[in-house]
Amino acid sequence: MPKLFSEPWYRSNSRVTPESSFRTRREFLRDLGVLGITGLVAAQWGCGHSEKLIAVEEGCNESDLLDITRFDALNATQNQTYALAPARALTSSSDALSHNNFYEFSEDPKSIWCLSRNFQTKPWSVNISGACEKQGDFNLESILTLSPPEERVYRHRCVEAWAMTVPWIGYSLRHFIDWCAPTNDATHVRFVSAFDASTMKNVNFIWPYYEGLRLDEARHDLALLATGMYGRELSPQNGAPLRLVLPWKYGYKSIKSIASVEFLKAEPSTFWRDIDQNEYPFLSNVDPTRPHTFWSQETERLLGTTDRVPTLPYNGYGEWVAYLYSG
Ligand SMILES: Nc1nc2c(c(=O)[nH]1)N[C@H]1C(S)=C(S)[C@@H](COP(=O)(O)O)O[C@H]1N2
Ligand SMILES: [Mo]
Repeated sequence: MPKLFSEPWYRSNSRVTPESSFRTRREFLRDLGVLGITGLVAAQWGCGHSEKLIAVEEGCNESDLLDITRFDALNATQNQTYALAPARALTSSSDALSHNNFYEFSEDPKSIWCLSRNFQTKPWSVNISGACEKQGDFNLESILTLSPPEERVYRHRCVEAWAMTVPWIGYSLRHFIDWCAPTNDATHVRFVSAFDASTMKNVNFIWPYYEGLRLDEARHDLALLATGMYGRELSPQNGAPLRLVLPWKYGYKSIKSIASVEFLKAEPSTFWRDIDQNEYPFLSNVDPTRPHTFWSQETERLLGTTDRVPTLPYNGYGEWVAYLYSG
């Protein structure tokens, strides 16, 4: 049985813990005027039980919804090229399924698993446009056949200072990029998430979510186009059916539920940068020496534990990616 509601840090009002930081991120957004937090939501945050209330109100059963085996199994070959030492224990699937950021559904990381349960991810197509040869809508199946699926264990570092270690399934984004055949003058690629108003009910932001990469970053072998995790298809809350996983960057760069891809000749804007360009710059590589305005980035908490470990430059992936930023 997953320990969903028992973590004492979640109820803590202390400003020292990373989870108070996560709460502070939302206070920060509210101060910016982004979040019109209502009395009701504020009260829920205050009591720290909002996730439980939502699950009960919505009739969500955690033992059903957080069971990874309810998702279809995927076959994948292990690729251990990017294994980091010392190894970290894998985050349990129930922790990865029950603590999420997916703001379209909610600002509360502990309610996404419930609120996203009816998000339809089949059938799915991706629109490709801009400075590339491929143009138009392509169904998910045609994209999945571009390269055989691999399993890669990556560390994920959220800007809110929680972290997880997850066996993702997917293939290098560059196979998809090459298939799209960007023109010689294309320099960047932009991704936009799906927006489904019937399930994504957080009205505090203007959707859809959008992100971007330089083409050389997108073509780096480490950048994964993921369709699964823990040997299964992705869950809705983790970004089904298709998402990016960019382990050397803060988590918000790893856009979920990709609906369109556009090739560009200039740097695009990104969702969080449009909210605060100093706090969430375009590159957003993990950097323990650069604190957030409201918290240090020197350490991170491993999801499902109370352990804090040092945060590494590029989240530990510097030996592979640092050269991209040497110029
Ligand atoms: N569309 C969309 N993608 C998103 C987000 C989001 O709110 N919307 N949150 C990002 C953030 S902040 C993080 S940390 C990761 C979380 O991924 P996970 O829920 O699978 O752990 O998704 C990223 N991708
Ligand atoms: Mo994040």
